[in-house]
Amino acid sequence: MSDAPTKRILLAAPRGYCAGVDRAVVAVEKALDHYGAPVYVRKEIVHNKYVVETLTERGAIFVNETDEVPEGARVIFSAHGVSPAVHAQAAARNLDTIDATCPLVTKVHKEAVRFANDDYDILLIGHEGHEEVEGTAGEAPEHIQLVDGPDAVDAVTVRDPDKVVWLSQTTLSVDETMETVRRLRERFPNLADPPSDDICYATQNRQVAVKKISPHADVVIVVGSANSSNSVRLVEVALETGAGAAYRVDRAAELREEWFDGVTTVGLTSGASVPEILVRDVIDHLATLGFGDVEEVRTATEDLMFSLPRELRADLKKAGQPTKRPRQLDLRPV
Ligand code: 0K2
Ligand code: SF4
Repeated sequence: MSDAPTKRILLAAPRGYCAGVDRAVVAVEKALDHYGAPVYVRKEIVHNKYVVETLTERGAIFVNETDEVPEGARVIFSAHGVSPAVHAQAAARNLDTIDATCPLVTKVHKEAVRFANDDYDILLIGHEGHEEVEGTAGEAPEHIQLVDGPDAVDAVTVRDPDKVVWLSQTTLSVDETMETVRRLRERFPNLADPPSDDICYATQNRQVAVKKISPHADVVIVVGSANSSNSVRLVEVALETGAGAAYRVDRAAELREEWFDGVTTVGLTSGASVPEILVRDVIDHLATLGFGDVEEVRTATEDLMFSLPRELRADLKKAGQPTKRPRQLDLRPV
């Protein structure tokens, strides 16, 4: 009998699709079914290559800005949200819009508007150039300044240090954000907190789950695309919490055999924009390398589900089409 240790996979749960991504992707699918192709989508509906490629094959046309959409056509706004200026541009072109902004991003937009109306300086913690941050900042550009991590804190200047609040992008590292807030508060002791967590439940849950497996994993694989903030954060969190190594892949074909030399335990997770089929492919690929034993490590159960965007629901209802869909999130027996 061999004494070789069992090669195993620790599979993080929750992982993969969150409620906002599920809603946005289903919105594009239902729009294609209901209105027929093409359906225009401003920016990637979610930051996942496979999702974008699959929807493109079905007739979605992804554009960067609304001026690329023919006058009067239908356009879907991505899960990451848009600024009021984008709504105005779409209205000026007479576009039929379906807003697939995640309700938890909209919540942050509303917080920004409220604090701007109360004349606060708003310090928005987030990554420069990310679509979500552009959308949120666009709600009150005169009041909002971006703080891109702890090292950006020293450069912040405000009008009144006693009237400052921080808000954040929904998909950041919780620990790094808390460090940014700590440093901000050193400078502005009366800094106000957001009324509730801006980093959303899904981002938090996926980080907690990867933290649980990382100390036991020689290598952690995160499935997710390079432009997916929450997926990239999972790689960082894995490395910070004890993983021997951590890599992000879009798909199984990107796994390199040398990553698994001498490895006994592989940790596996996926970002909030990643379909489970891509994780399954990685599991199948790892099985060919001897990692046949899969143990799911669950740190939370998720049952949140959002209804489809209002405009789409109304059209489906008028046509007598179902507006509800079967619950399928986070119900994935291994
Ligand atoms: O993590 P990101 O914000 O870059 O976006 P995705 O990878 O598309 O994940 C879904 C989050 C969308 C909005 O919060
Ligand atoms: Fe919404 Fe969070 Fe998912 Fe973003 S990651 S779409 S905020 S649930």
